[in-house]
Amino acid sequence: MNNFKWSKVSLMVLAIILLWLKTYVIYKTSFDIKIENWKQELILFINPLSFLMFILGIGLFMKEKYRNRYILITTFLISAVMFGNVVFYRFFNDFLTIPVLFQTSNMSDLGSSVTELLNWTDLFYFVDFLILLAVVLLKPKFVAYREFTKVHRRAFFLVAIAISFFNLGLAETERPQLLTRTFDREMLVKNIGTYNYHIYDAFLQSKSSAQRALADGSELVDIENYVRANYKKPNENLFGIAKGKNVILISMESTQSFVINNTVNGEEITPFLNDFIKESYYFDNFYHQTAQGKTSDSEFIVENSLYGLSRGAVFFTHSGNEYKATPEVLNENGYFTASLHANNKSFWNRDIMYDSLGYQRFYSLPDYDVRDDNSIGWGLKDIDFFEQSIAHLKEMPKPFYAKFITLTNHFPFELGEEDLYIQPYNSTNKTVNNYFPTVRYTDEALKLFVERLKEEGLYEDSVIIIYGDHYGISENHNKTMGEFLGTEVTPYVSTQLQRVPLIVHIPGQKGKTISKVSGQIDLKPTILHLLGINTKRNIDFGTDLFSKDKTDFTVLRDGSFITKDYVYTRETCYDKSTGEEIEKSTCEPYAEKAKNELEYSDKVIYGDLLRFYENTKSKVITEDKK
Ligand code: GP9
Ligand code: MN
Repeated sequence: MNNFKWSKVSLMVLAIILLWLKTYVIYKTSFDIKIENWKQELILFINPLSFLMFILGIGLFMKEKYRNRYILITTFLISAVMFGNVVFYRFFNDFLTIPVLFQTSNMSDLGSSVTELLNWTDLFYFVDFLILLAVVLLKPKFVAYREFTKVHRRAFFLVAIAISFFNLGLAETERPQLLTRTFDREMLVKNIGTYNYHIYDAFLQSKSSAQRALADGSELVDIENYVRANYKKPNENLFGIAKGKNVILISMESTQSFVINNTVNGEEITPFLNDFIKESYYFDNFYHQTAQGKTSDSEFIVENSLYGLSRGAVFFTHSGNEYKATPEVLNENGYFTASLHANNKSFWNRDIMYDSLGYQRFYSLPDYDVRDDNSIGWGLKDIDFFEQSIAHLKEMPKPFYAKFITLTNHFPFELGEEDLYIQPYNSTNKTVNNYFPTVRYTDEALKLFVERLKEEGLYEDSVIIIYGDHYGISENHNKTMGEFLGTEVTPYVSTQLQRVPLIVHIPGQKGKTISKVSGQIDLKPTILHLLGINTKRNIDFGTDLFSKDKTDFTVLRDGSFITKDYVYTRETCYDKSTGEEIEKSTCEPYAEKAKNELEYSDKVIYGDLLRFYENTKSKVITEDKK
């Protein structure tokens, strides 16, 4: 066109360039995306471009007035999505997925954490929108307004297509099978960009809805065979040892194993637990296996012996599925089952999911007296939570299975002066510093709770199981963690940091430390066997931790796995005795099993396959140990 003025920039081009550059700046400043070579840097740089061209290019088909509006609205929406990602990343060290986006009930409950996470400088994330708005309102001379012809449009989209192929081609050489293996969101974002990643995520989401509709019972055959082949018979000395006893299951918020038997400023971080493990079974190679669903994932894994999903929280995405969780099994065996947690009942969709898990009662926020003076951070302080829970425990029919979920040791690890049993760690990292006093506080709360259980005569009749739900200190804090631990936090060390405490206290049993490599997935069969309940016909992916045949092996949700001698993470094999990288082939024999575990478990969830499983009635307590 003759009236095309190349010296002037169109609003659309301006929008594309601004969004593109902003996205790249955000990649570099707000996310911790590891770049290993110039090709990856190039991919990262160009990856927002094709998406932006396609989406804003739609405006080429509109009249000027509508086009400007479209550009403004689109820029705002894209900026909002990006900003959402940034805030989410600050908290979870991960990128958003569609299922978590719909967890608005969670987001609104973040409360103190959100203010901690937001800053006035965050306005930067909308700077392009503000510039475009000013341009539309002030109409400066350097911006051209015009209609576009068919030729312009064709050329524009051809360029966009070329760029996206170039991007995908480069990504494919860097990362073969990128889209078929999606355990690692960072890898995806790095290669195809946040925006395309969201589209891909939407595709996955609709795929999983379709998967349920299309699934049928025959898919269970392979899975059942796999689970049967991995079944390990229980330890004869312990099977049924706690038959008829109450079970008190305590999920410790954000507690990792490195705090056990450790000190900060010369003071014990967990004095009570350090003593308690001496009279309990203590598992020091026990890993959390959670992903985006955090606490809810740990609950899911522990009670179903299934893995959580790699994206979203099963508590949200598949709360309507058929399960055969520990509470349901115990109901059938004459137990009263309850979960106790002083938070909104809808957080993590618990109120809905607990029904599917078989809980008879959920003691949530309205069951507690929560005031300003007994709350901190996310809500009721742990000491008050346990103290008030005693009344609930007393009213429960016996035997009971009661799950307690603590809260005080939650990011941002806030604590009042009066609850500071130890001083914070001394570094420039506030999160890491404050982590120790809140862990110490929860330790104190546990001590008081056990004392109260003794006073109420509940202690001798109860098996007490305490475990950490997931990490508290994310990889964002590797540098400070390295200072604290006195060793650089390599991917190997980081994987070892995913260990969380597991303590199993059985009345009448002596203390013992068990170093078998294990994970949250193993708890369900362990608990059921202690109570004398057969699990041979269950679809459980874990193994009884006390079984003599239990192998040293556990898989993390990102595909990492740990054996007796090796740690495999980020496609690298490490020797546990040295922490050094070794030949990848050494880890290879276990890789298949790790992959199968996760894939089979995912299949069960996506296809809602347990609805086809006949074993809905587990046998009432049986002595059959085979
Ligand atoms: C919320 C609590 C914390 O009720 O369990 O959840 P998290 O953020 O750790 O998943
Ligand atoms: Mn948690």
